[in-house]
Amino acid sequence: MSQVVVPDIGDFKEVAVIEILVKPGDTVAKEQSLITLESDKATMEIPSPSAGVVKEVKVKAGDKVSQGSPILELDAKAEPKKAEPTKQDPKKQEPKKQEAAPSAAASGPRTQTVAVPDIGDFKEVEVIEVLVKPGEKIAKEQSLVTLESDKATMEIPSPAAGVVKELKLKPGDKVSQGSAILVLEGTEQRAEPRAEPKAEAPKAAPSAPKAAPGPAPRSPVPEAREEGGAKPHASPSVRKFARELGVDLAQVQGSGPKGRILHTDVQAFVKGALARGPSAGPAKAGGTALPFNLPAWPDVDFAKFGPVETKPLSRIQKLSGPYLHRNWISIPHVTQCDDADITDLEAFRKAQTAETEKKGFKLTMLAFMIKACVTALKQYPQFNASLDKSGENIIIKKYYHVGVAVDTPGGLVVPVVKDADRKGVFDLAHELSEISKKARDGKLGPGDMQGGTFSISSLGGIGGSYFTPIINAPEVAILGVSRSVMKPVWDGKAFQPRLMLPLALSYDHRVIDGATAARFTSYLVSVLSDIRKLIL
Ligand code: CAO
Repeated sequence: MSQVVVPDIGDFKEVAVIEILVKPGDTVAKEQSLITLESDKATMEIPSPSAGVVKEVKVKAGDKVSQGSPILELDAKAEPKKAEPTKQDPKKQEPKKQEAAPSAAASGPRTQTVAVPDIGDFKEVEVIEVLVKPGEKIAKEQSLVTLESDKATMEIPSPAAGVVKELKLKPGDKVSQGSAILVLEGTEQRAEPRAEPKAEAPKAAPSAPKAAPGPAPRSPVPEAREEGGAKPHASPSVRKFARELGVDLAQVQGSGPKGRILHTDVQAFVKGALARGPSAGPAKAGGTALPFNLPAWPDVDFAKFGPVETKPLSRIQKLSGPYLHRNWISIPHVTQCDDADITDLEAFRKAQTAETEKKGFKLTMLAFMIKACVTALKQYPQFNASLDKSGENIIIKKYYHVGVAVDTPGGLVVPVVKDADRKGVFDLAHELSEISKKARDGKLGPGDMQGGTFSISSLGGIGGSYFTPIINAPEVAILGVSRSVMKPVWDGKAFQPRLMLPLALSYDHRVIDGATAARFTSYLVSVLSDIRKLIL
C-alpha cells in the first residue's frame, strides 16, 4: 500500500481541488489523472505515480492542498516508480526567456507579453496545446496553453483580457518560468467587477483560510466563453473526454468554479441529449433525432431514379429501432472475435440428437452455447453486469438469465431463458424450442423478455462468418454466433480438419476492457473445445 501525495507543485500552495477523477476500487494506470487542482494561475491534473487499485481517497472537491498533502491510498500493482521532475538531458532547447519580467512586461501603453508564471520546479515543460490564436479576443483567466510534464498537465490562464497580437510559442516547444507565451493587447475591461490594473502579471495563489475546506470560491470574473465566443473553460482531460464523445464543449454549461466544465457536466449533457429523444435535435434520420448536430439526413426523392415501393416498418421494428439506435450511439462498443473448435462437441451433440428427437425437440448448438456462456460468466462476473443509473457503479448479478435473439416474421425479439445456470443442456434445448415457437407465433408476453443478464444472437442456422451484434442495454455484452465451418487447423505437425465456430463478442468498453474481453472469449473457446469443462 502506498500513499500518493501532491508532488512538488512549486509555489502553488493551498490550491483548490476542483475535481476527483477516481474513486475507491478503481484500477488506475500509471500517469492516469487522479485529481484536478486549480489556482488562479493554472489548472493542473495530478497523475498517479504508479499503477494500482485505489483503496481510499483522502481529498474531496473543495479541499485546499499543497505539496505533500495526501491524495489517496494506492494498492500498487506495479513497482511504483517515482515521478521525478523531468531532468531534461541538456537538449539545447533553452526556454525562450522573456526579455522583461512578467510583472513589468508592458511593451506599449496597452500591450504586454504574457509569460509562463512561476510553475515551481517544472522546467523545460512541453507545450502540448495552444488554445488561442492571433487576433482572438480573450478573457481574463481564459486558458492560453496546455503544458505537460511527466508530473502534471497544466493550463496557463491569461492574466488579463485582451486581443492576442502574436504567439511566441507553438506545440512541441519546451518552456519554463518566464518563457514568453504571447503578446496581448489590452482591451477595455468592461465586465470586470474587480477593478484590477489593466495589464497585470499572474498573481500568486490566494492564501485561503487553512481551516476552511469548502467549495472553491466562485469568482465574479465572467467565464471565458461569455466574452467573444472564446474557448470553453475545461481541463485537458475533460476536453479529451468531450472529444471522444463528439461533444462540442461550447454547448456545455460548466458547473465548476468559474464556470469550469467538469466531467459530470459532459456526462449530463450527453444524458440530456439522449433523453430528449426522437423528437428533439436538429437533424433526423428517418424520424430519429441525430445527436450532436450531425448534418441533416439526406432527403432524396428515390422515385426520380427508378421505380420504388413504400412499406411501413413492422410493429416490432418500430418499437425496437429507437432502442437499438440508443444502444448503438450511447454504448462504446468493441467486438472481440474468436473461433472455437467444436469438432468434439458437434460429435457429442449429434450422438445425442436421436434421444431428444424421441422426446420431441432438437438438441441444437445453441443450448450448448448457453451452457458455455454461463460457465464463462461465472468465471468473469463483470460480463453478467449492468452500469447503474449514475454510470458510476457496476451491478454484478448473481443470477444467469440469458436472452436469445429470435428472428420472427414480425422482426427480432429477445426472449430470456431464466436461471440458465440451474438447467441442463437438454432442459435448455427443450425450453429454446418452446420459446422460439412462442416468439414466432407472436405469443411472448413482456415477462418473457425481461430480466436478461447477457444475450446470445445466433445466425449459425443461416450462414455468414462474423458480425457485430448490438449490446442489449442495460446488459454489457452480447455474443454473436455464426455458422461453423470445417477448417484446416495446424496441430504442430500437420493440418487437421476441425469444425470451427466463429464467435463475436460485443462488449461495453466503459465496463470491460479489451484484455478482459479477450480472456473471456479465450475461456469460452476453451470450454466449447473441451466438452468435459462444459459438462462440469
Ligand atoms: N453452425 C452451423 N450450423 C448451425 C449453427 C451453427 N452455429 N447453429 C445452428 N445450426 C444449424 C442447426 O443445427 C440446424 O440444422 P438442421 O436443420 O440440419 O438441424 C439449422 O442450423 C437451423 O437451426 P435453428 O436456427 O433452427 O436453431 P438454433 O437453435 O441454432 O437457433 C434461433 C434458434 C431461435 C436462435 C434461430 O432460429 C434464430 O432465430 N436465429 C436468428 C437470430 C437473429 O436474427 N439474430 C440476429 C440479431 S442481430 O439483428
